[in-house]
Amino acid sequence: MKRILYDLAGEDENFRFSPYCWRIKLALAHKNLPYETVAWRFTDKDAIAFSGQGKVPVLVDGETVVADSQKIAEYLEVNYPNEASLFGDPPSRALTQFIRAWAEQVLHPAVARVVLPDIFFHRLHEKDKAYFRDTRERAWGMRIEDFAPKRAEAVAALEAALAPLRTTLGLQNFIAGAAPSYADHIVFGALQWARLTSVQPLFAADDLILDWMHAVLSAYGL
Ligand SMILES: N[C@@H](CCC(=O)N[C@@H](CS)C(=O)NCC(=O)O)C(=O)O
Repeated sequence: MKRILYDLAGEDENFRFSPYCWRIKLALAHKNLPYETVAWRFTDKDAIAFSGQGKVPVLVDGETVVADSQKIAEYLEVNYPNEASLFGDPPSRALTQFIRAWAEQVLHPAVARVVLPDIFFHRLHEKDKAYFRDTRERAWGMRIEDFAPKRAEAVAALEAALAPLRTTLGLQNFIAGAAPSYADHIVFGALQWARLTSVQPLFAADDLILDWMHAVLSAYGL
């Protein structure tokens, strides 16, 4: 049975930078499920029209098509119950909702303020540029060129947003405790997006956050 993940790519087709796709790549690794990826660009809407919407990740699991990272994670949890649980017990699953809301409402916007111009000027495929500029400038109510002068301020705000993560990782190896779970995948996705797209390094080589990111990857042999 073939398992295919449509995965956001930059100009270089091996440059995979979507926070939501990273969640699912780690979730698939957690469930020990092999898969292939298809490089997808923002304007390749036709290529995923079969999923009934226009965003990635889209997972094609044999005959089943699932779009939206949360739905994919829930699908994997229900359909592959014999593999390690993604969410843990019901209280952990409930706490993971808080992590998701924090990541999407605090962390993602903080990362975007730093890396949006880097994505636009340095990472995107040429064919995506007009679409990206149009959608992002409308969403943010400002021009892409106006982000760069505020970069230092944006980096400081991102650092402040990361303070609770640093505190947590000073107390335990992973957000979920002794081993990574979907809560770690969510936050890893956001910071992998940040780390890969930022033209200037965001973390020092000995940063606790980088150690944790490496530990998440190595927990899955990645
Ligand atoms: N709620 C969706 C969000 C997915 C999403 O926003 N994906 C971005 C890539 S990171 C995308 O495909 N954007 C397409 C677009 O902006 O047109 C999920 O959790 O999967």
